[in-house]
Amino acid sequence: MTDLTLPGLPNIHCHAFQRAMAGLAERQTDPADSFWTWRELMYRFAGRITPESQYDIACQLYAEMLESGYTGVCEFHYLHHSPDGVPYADPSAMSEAIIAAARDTGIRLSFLPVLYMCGGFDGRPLSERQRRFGHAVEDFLRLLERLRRQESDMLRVGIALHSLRAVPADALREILSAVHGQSLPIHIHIAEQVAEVEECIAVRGARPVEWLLANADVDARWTLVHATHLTVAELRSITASKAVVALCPTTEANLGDGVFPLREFLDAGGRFGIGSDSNVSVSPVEELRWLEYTQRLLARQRNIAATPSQPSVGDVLYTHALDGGRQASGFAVDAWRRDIVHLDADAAVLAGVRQEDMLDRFVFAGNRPLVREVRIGNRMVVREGRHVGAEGIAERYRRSLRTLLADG
Ligand code: NGQ
Ligand code: ZN
Repeated sequence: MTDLTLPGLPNIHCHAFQRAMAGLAERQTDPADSFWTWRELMYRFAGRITPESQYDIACQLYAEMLESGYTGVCEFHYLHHSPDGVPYADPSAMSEAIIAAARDTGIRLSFLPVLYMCGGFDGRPLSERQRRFGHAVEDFLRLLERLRRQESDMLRVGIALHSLRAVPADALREILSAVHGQSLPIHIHIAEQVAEVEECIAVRGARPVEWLLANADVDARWTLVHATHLTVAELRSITASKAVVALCPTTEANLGDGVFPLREFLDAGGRFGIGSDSNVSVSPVEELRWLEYTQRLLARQRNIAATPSQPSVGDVLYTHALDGGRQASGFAVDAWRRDIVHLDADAAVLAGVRQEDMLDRFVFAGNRPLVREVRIGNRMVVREGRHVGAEGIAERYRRSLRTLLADG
């Protein structure tokens, strides 16, 4: 009998609030629409999120993640203050909304408050719409302290540096020395867009990954998000550092970022995990499939992630996403062993499945949801394919969305 259980997969990059704008940025606003015009729309949307809507959106999203087989999420959280940039009476109100949503849905949370200080490589001040993201280093460390007191077997707290665009060099050093020697996850967006690489070269005299590796002790605590645009030397130095790369294939496609050099990276011994990032898709199957398919389209070949000794593409992708994802999450491997996903033995696409092709059929055989049951420790969070609290969560989400969209 084929065993149809899978270890729960970590989703290592997520901005929960963006789920509520999925499908709302697909109309042309300019013939030269790009990542940067999308970002303006996203900022406008971000400006309307309250602690209450943040909670409702995150509950719906996390319930959907569990239904699709993700059992943990790294939330890269930067909507800290009220829309005009003034901290809420409780300065961690927005963070607490995410933490509560994870607790109430039962997903494992690696919470990453984001340090966001300036509007570009030249150190320009935050724009009006970016003000709610900002912190001085000292205030950020205070928030971090407060959040870390809540850590538990289902909550890990780390830090995120938004990007080299948003964190000046001296602040980066200050933060890293404040967490020196502590074992906590450190995530950063890097080298996602070509314009970002070019600006980094112009202002700092080096490419983003090159600059980071020369100016920070990047090690296994680190997750480099996207890292799309790499030279061979940068690719090798990432693998030597033991850092994980967070690949977010559906978002990277949606935003027109570029294609990550997967084969070269795997050949060099690289570690990766997957992230749903902007949440245009909430499905590990779709992320893994896009990851492989973009490679095939570029190379005009098949089965790119596989090797003669590891011929199953699904197996290679899933195993990497699991190992890299666990590392990036900051949870001990033993904690993850409690997360079990049961696939639907009655699903037609799994008929006659053999153990050695189970992951290929999971990833490459269509779009019907195959997850039947999910357990995290003793808690059953998905039963018969549905999150146990799905109805009430969806009702609150619909109400929140109506208000949000009406305000627009
Ligand atoms: C974010 N998302 O922080 O949500 C970013 C856009 C930026 C992606 N990079 C903002 N995919 O990078 O400045
Ligand atoms: Zn991101």
